[in-house]
Amino acid sequence: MDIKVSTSIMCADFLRLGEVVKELENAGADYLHFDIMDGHFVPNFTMGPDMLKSIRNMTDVPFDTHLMVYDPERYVESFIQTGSDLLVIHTEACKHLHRTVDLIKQNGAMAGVAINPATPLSSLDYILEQVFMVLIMSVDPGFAGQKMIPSAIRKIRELRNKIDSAGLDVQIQVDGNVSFENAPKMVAAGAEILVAGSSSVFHRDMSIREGMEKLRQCVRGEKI
Ligand code: S6P
Ligand code: MG
Repeated sequence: MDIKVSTSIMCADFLRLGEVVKELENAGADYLHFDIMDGHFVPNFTMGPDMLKSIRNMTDVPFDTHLMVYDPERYVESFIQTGSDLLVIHTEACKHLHRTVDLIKQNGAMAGVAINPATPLSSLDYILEQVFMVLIMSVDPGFAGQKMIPSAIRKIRELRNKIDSAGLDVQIQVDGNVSFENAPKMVAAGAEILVAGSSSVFHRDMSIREGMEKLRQCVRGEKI
């Protein structure tokens, strides 16, 4: 299976952001993952559309924008205009999910929906066929550097079965503590897009290129 890696920009050294983006591009990142926070849906803040716009001017790597904000319909247009190819909204933060997914698609981006670790898969039952991707959060969102909630693996497997038995073409992304150890289990359960943060590509003990190579080796099951 072709596993994609979406690299988490919030884990980058912001003092040298431009260089880091080039390193990610050279290391073969499939997406740049932007974590957008409102200090309300999640207890943190990160970046906004202007930062995406600056980075959009220097790379063609697709943007995967993860909106951790209440009422995300307010920001759909601005995050697509500033470069998002894939826009992901949380079921828990959005009152009218179908309308907001339609708005994303009408504005020319691919739509994804995210669910928190405690949110059941049944919350996706009536939206699954409308989206490009489901994001399974394997930590409660808001911060990098957390430990995976173990039930995430079972959840990925159950979602994989749901998608396959319905004959749908929906990607599964997983976000949170996608480490060298956890990633193979996530992939074996059915994840296809891995969000790589401080547990792998931004690992403090290695370069971005080394972290990316090690992550890809681990998911291929190679001895390291
Ligand atoms: C967190 C956010 C994530 C993190 C990523 C960090 O709320 O959605 O995308 O940036 O999980 O990765 P790690 O390996 O530090 O958990
Ligand atoms: Mg994220």
